[in-house]
Amino acid sequence: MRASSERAHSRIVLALDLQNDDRQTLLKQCNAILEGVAKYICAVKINRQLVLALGLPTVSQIVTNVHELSLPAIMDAKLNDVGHTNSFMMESYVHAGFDAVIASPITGWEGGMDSVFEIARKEDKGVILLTYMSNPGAEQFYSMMTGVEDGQRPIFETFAQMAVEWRADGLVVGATRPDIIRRVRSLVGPSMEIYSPGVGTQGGDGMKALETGANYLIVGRTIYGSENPRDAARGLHESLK
Ligand code: 3DU
Repeated sequence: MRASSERAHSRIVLALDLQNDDRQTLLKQCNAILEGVAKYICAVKINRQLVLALGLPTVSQIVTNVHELSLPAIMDAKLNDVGHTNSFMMESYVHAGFDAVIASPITGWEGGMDSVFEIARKEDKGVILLTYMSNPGAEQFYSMMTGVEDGQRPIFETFAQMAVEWRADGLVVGATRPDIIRRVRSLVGPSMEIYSPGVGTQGGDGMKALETGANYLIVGRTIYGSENPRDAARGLHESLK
């Protein structure tokens, strides 16, 4: 990610969340957007809804195209199941060519996240952990106070600490919550990569997210939903300079 970001002079991760009932059209649209915005982004994130619409083998072709554009591909699987099914899903995404997978630490380590990290380490892939989501209701659980040895703290702080202990390759913290980004950055230190979704359409301010400690901005509708995605990506890229 660092190499790609430096090469592209960009911190934008494109969320390729397109929808179309016609699979061929959807595939064409995905590839057209990718080619149009490639030089303004540093990675592509694909969501499960695209896998449902196109099937993993077709998504794997998109991943190949992403790689041909010299960009890494992240699977936003939000993995959060027990070990054997996590393993199966992780193996499938690795086999499809993804470079990293997003998972939810809520399962805990043993019989949950351990299998995800084990496969990632074996295959030289990344694991990015959800730490605080961007939607308004995220507060309900991510800020829930939980007991620790020396008192109480919000659960997202435990997620951040676990990410360091488990040697995760990055964290997801919503761009709609710059104060939480700042807090997470102070907990995880300078070398952990923070990915921030929720920029633009969800109301998050990309510049503020970067200033408070995010490394990368995950951006979907603000780019692909605009009349001219290339101009939208270029505009965002310029504004972040
Ligand atoms: O709001 P956008 O269209 O820019 O899309 C944001 C993307 O980031 C989308 O793929 C969504 O699944 C993902 N995401 C969040 O929006 C918020 C999170 O906390 C985690 C992931």
